Amino acid sequence: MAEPRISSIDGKLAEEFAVPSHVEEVKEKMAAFAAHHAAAGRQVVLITSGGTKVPLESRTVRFLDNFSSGRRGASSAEYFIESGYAVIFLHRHRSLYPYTRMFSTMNMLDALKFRSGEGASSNCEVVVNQQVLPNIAKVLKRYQEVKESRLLLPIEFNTLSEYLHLLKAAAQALSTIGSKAMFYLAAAVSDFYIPASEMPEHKIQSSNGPLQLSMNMVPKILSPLVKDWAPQAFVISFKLETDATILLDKARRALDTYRHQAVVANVLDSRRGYVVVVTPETQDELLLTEEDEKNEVEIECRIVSNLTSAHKVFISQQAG
Ligand code: 9Z3
Repeated sequence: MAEPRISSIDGKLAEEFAVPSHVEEVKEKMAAFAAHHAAAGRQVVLITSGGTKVPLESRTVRFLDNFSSGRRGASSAEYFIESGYAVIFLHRHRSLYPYTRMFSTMNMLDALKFRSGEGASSNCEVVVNQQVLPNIAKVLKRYQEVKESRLLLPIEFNTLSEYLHLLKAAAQALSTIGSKAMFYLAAAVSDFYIPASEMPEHKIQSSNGPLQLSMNMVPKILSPLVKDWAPQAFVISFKLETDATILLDKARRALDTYRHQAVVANVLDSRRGYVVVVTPETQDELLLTEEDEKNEVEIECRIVSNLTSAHKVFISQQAG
């Protein structure tokens, strides 16, 4: 068998981004998860979700963050599971999580009450107030079913370094199942970082005056992912802009550069109701109408439906 190619990005990753101590253990877990579900006839999707954190000091007090609530990734995970996929959910610690996302804005104590007739004694029974959480039973049921059938493997990251190394490990772990693997890269990833060798150890002192930062460019991880780490997989990246006039051009440019299968293009302010799925041959606008919004339809349902259909075609083309 041919040796896997070593790209210059591999070297940079090893030298300038601290390797998380548990990366090999996580890689084995992901490989076993993928092999198990592929053998059972399921496709496996790796979803990245949430924003990366870039430390400014090695004993970190300050850091730069990328905006992402994690809602896109968390809700997409649920729709992929409903479509028959097993999901590896590589997400920022404490960003939104599948199923529990529905209750993220709630104060837990507002949703609980004492069983009627009982007061606050040490052995009293506490129950959920179903008026506050009318759909809790339905969500809990689905959450428990998914947990029992082990369809969701959660992996956490905090920093950009953890994200990059864990994504590489995931790509290598999923390469064993070829075209059955999908990458759905919805995380908001920093373009800039301070290399370990240039990072001050201690807290930057304001007594030294205004802070000027010089940051390096983060290596374009999509390139080795598509070419070297998981060359048979179906790969989707996301493109986020705040200026709608440059969005599609940037999405097309990403497709031309990395030669992956699709880009989901979105603008920050309208991301909940409008995205464009761009492929080399097509451009599908997905839009929620007022009627959809009234019925609480989520755009991730449309995105996942579009991409799972395209993945099916991709798998059959690879097989033929
Ligand atoms: C996205 O564009 C996601 O759709 C959002 C979802 C982060 C906007 P939320 O988590 O938001 O539901 O609040 N993700 C990709 C963002 C990104 O950093 N893309 C880079 C770029 O556009 C390429 S990896 O250059």
